[in-house]
Order: sequence, then structure tokens, then C-alpha cells
Amino acid sequence: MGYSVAVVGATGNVGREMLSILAERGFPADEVIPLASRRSLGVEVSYGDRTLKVKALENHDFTTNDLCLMSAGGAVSKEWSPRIGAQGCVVIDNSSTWRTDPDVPLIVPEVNADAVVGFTKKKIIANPNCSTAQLVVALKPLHDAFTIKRVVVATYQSVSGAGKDAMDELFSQTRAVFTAQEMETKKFPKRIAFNLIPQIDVFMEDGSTKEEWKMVAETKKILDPKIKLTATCVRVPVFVSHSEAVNVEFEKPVTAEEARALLAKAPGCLVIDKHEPGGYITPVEATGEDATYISRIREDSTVDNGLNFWCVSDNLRKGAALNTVQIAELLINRRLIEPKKKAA
Ligand code: 11C
Repeated sequence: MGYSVAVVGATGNVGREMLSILAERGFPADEVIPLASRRSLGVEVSYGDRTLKVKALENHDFTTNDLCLMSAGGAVSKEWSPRIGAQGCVVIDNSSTWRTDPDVPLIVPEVNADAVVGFTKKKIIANPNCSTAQLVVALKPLHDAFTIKRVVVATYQSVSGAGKDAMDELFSQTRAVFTAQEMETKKFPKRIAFNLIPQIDVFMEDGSTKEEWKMVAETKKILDPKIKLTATCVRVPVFVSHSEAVNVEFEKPVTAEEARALLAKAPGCLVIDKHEPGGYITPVEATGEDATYISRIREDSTVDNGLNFWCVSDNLRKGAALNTVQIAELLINRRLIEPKKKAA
């Protein structure tokens, strides 16, 4: 007997990717139920080579479901995740709503799998922000070996992080440039086509943005509260995959060679680092892939024990849907959930 899995937000960028990853990885599901708000009722979504019709979240009873993969935005998560958890269905939540709740584990399986046991109180497990997920996968083996003191990161984030409408906006603005038509700017605060925007999410009181704050708070919760991190998050005119320029200062001495060797065998990481034109990864190559790619590993001689690297990953996969499915697999592999239908 397999599991009963609901996917909430099934018509969005991440929801569709969740369905495709569940099928791709042969997730042990007996049933997969795509859910969304009433206005998406009847919309068809792909699950492997099958087509499923979307049902309304508002009418759904979760008491016979084992797992709910939730990616429908913060407001829906705030209202629904506790209600679904209370019905005995474990929610893996992709919004930022529950990430800092002390009773909700925030999990990247390659980094802090053991913390997953903390889900039993609320029956909610949080999935981190995409820019944090790929960063901590790369930092974990380095922190274990050399102890990180401080991280300075600049991100180059694709428009898919802001949803399907944002991807459409980049497409239509790009077309407008070539056809000399009037350009509409709705989703982003400024034009994104042939431009960059140094603002992701809302501004905080100290002048940083919420995306930057999330990278700090989530890295501390997942990896180590002692790590100091400062981030500048930038939206770039790329459709899928986030890139990050990372500078790290360690307690212990580190060479680029040692870091390269550690990262090459670290779970979830793939090192592509040749010192020649094109000997590194770009977002186009990372898209559709599971790995966190690391390139441009080099020592930073301006600080003691400093290292620079370039890190790229598909934000819809490792940054969202893949990590969510990996958390579900972790629960099953550690026998932390059993199918309800088997127990009945
Ligand atoms: C972006 N990182 O690229 C955001 C999207 O907290 O899960 C994901 C927001 C979040 O716009």
C-alpha cells in the first residue's frame, strides 16, 4: 500500500514541478490529488504520463491523505497548513509562513535531516526559500570541515521565483523591446527585460529586503545560528535558476583544492570548475537539473581563511519542489509516517 498525497497550488510553477518530480522519482503514491482554489477547478495538470483534473481546496477533506505538499502562497499556508495538519495529514509547506516557528522544522535533507523529527507537534515541515536551499547545500560540507565565521552573498535570481506572471512579464517586455511596442510593468517594481532589479520582496526597517532577511534567518536555523551572513538579492532577466556569488570566511585555514575535493563528494553538489572559458555553470545549464552546481572556487587573499565560489541551481527544483519531495521521502525512509489506508 502506498501513500495518499495532496498537492496544493497544483497549477502554479512549483505545484506543477512537484507533480512532475513525484512521477519522475517513482514516489510511492497510491493516489495524487491536485488541489487549487475554486477558480482552477477542472484545470488539467500532468502527473507523469497521466493527466489529472484539479479539485477545489475549499471542499477537500484531508483525513484520508497522508501528505500534503503545499505551495499556494503565504496566505493560503497560514490558513490551511494548521487545519490540514490537525486532520492528521503531514504538510510540507513551501511558503515563508512557518519557517521561523520553533515547532516547525525547516529542512534541507542534505544538511539537517535529523531535525525532521520535530514535525510531530504541528504536523508541518517548512521548505526553505530557494536562494537559501542551494546556499546551505554548498556551505554544509565546508562548515563541517573549516567552521564558517561569516558569509557575504550576492544573488542573481531568475524571474520564475516570482511566479508564472513574472515569467510572462519578462517575455512580453523582451518582445516589446524588439517590436518597439509599449511596455507594461506590473509584477516587478521596474522593467526587468535587459535590466536588473536590486529588490526582491518588501523592504524591512533596516533597509534590507525580506528576501535578504530570509537568507540570514533560514541559514542560521538550518545550518548554524553562529554563522554571520549578509546578502544582497538581485532579480535578473533569466527565466529559471538562481545564481549566487559567495564569499566565505572560515575559522580554520582552507585551500581551494581542499574545498573543491570536499564539495565534489558532498551530497547534492556537483563541481564544474575548469579554469578556461566556459568551464563553469550558468543558469541555462542548471535548469531542469537536481544538483547545486559549484564553480569558480578560489581563495580570497584579502581575509584570513577566505574562499570565493559561484553557485547555481534550479530554483523550482532544489529551491522548491525537489526539496519538498525529498523531505517526503525522508519521512518515509525513516518510517516517520505510515499510509493511513494500510493502518485502517
Ligand atoms: C524569489 N526566492 O525568487 C523568491 C521566491 O520565500 O519561498 C520564493 C519565496 C519564498 O522571488
